[in-house]
Amino acid sequence: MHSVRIVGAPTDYGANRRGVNMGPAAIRYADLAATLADLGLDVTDSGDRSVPRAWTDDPARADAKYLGAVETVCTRLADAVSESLTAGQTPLVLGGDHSVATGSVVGTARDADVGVLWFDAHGDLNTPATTPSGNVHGMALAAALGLGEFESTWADAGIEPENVALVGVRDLDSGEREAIRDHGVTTYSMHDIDRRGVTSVVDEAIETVGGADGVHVSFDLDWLDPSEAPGVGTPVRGGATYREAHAALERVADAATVRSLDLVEVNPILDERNRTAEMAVGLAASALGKRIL
Ligand code: NNH
Ligand code: MN
Ligand code: MN
Ligand code: MN
Repeated sequence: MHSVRIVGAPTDYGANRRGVNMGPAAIRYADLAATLADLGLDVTDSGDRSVPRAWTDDPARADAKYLGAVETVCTRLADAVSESLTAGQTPLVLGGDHSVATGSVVGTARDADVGVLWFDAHGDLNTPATTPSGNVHGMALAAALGLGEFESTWADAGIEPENVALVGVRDLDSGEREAIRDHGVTTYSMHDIDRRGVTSVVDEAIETVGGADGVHVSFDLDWLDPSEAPGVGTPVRGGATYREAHAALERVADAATVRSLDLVEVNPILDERNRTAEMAVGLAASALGKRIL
């Protein structure tokens, strides 16, 4: 039987908004474990990684707020993800803001050849030198790739730009456009999805990123249109519909091997009756093989 291990990463240090640290609780409340068990998966919940307390500390740096706390969480999460894989359980990481994905990618790429599919309204390719906000969640992919000053922390992750595809972006900062050009990160915008359809885009993304040991799927709930997923800190209109998001993840489940999965940026304070967390649960089911027939 296929096994899944839920790993909570309840942090909001990477975002400028409180509340996203309650994402794991909201997603669990939306019946994640039972939903996946109904698919015939063997589900273990390993609880939450511990997160340092820095509530009252001033951010040490305006260009990378709470970077130390983010790195601590990512280091712990990388070990948890890697242990889960060693135990034969697919890690299902619950954020927390998207900064946790650096830890997931580092953990899943340890001694393995993996591709990364990044579903997001945003590029998450800023560095402290380019960020408009200082929020580290907008740097998570750049960190996993060891770009800019992250060369000294995460450059050994084992992920190269050619192993990565951004899918469905619609809000890039100028430094991110430069990073995409300079490093050759395959990027599909919502424009491509409009023109070609989501399944064709996802098929091509899977082929592009490769990954003999499977793909890591990093799913930011703000990829969805805010009318369907309002409980996120940085909504951007013009996002994926419910049907497009399910179609995308069903393609991933069919055409790739899902080695690990993140569900991030669910903020229950901003949500409407937990519907964004419920959306996350449904999407996890699609990514992990749920079929109508
Ligand atoms: N690009 C912006 C920044 O760097 C917003 C990032 N916010 C996200 N990313 N939610 O997924 O601050
Ligand atoms: Mn993101
Ligand atoms: Mn985003
Ligand atoms: Mn590797």
